[in-house]
Amino acid sequence: MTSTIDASASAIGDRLLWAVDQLEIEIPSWGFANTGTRFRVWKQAGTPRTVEEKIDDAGTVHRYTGIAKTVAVHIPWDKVEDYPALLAYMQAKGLKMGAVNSNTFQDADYMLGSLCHPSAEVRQKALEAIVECCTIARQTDAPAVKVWLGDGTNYPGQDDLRWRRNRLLEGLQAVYEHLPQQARLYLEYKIFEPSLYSTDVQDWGGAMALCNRVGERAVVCVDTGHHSLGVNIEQIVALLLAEGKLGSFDLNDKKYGDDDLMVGSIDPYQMFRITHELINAMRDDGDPVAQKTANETAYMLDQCHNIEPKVPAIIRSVMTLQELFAKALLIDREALVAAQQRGDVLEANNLLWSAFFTDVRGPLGELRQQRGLPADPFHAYVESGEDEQRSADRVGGEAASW
Ligand code: RM4
Ligand code: MN
Repeated sequence: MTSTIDASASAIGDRLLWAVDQLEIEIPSWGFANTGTRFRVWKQAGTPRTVEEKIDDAGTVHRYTGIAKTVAVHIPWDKVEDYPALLAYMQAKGLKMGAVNSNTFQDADYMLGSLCHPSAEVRQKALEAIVECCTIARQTDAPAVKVWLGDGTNYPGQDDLRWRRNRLLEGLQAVYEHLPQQARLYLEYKIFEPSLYSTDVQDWGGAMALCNRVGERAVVCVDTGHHSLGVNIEQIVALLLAEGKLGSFDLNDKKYGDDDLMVGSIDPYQMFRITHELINAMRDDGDPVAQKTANETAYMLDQCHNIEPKVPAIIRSVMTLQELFAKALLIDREALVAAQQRGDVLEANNLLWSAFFTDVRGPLGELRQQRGLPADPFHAYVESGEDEQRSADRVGGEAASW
């Protein structure tokens, strides 16, 4: 028996409801700033100059898509005097505060590291910077504080790998004491860069081991671009779900390194295999830890739109992610389990395959329209004239930039 999916809106509409009514995508404030590569930062017209303008842009993405409900901030890039006022500004646009991201990689003092630095003084400075994020999280009812460190070494022998790790554990344990009750600590790993020989939090295993030592609310952030080529990311996701240690995603796509391209733009099937693991775990299939973990996982975009206009690129990324979750929702779980049980390799694979190739854009468009949203948010935005208006309004001042 070969499964095929009836792609008519009436047949699949109900199965896609979660992707329209429950899925929340987090927009990073820094996604609207000018970015580039190590060779050049490309300046675009209409780039936000203040954190409020970044929130305005996130609000635009939410207005068109209806599912971009939270905004992540990066400190000190988004430092303000009055954080409750910043939260109120978000709420007025129907947005919530997302993760408060710490930045201990740009200050000159951090050349040899932050929480892992050989000097106790620099470690203390880094700790205070992350504790400040905890304070902001408390004032804004944020769901998380996110730690990504540029820490590592460039040459063998430069520092003691084991002692760097001991310093890191001590630092994270100190951070955890300041974490507000409602918040989780997301620890993000990355295989290399800016450090080119060793990175102190280089993979999911190292991150999870640290989280296990730090506390229950310390969980792992999977940035899809932070692995070497060929790594089976969906299997990492399955493992972290089973261990109750998946916290969040930084989503993007890559061809070679940490390319920060738009999600699904290079390998949508890989992103689909990840959404499949997540949707699969959300069901009650006898693994309550994975189910709870999947239901609490946060989905943030972490992309650089170096040459493409930012707001439509982010709207498109939100839509792509929604489509890939929708396709995963189409998989016939009962048939899949049955095929797996009887060892029907081809049919089991075909169930994923046919869901992936089902065009969900029409049914999603109808569901959006029923909720007062444009059927096709991307084209609606591009044709609205808002992008031109945004460029005309934002003249002068200093554009946010990498
Ligand atoms: C890092 C990492 C972090 C992000 C910064 C800007 O590579 O992915 O999540 O905050 O870049
Ligand atoms: Mn990231």
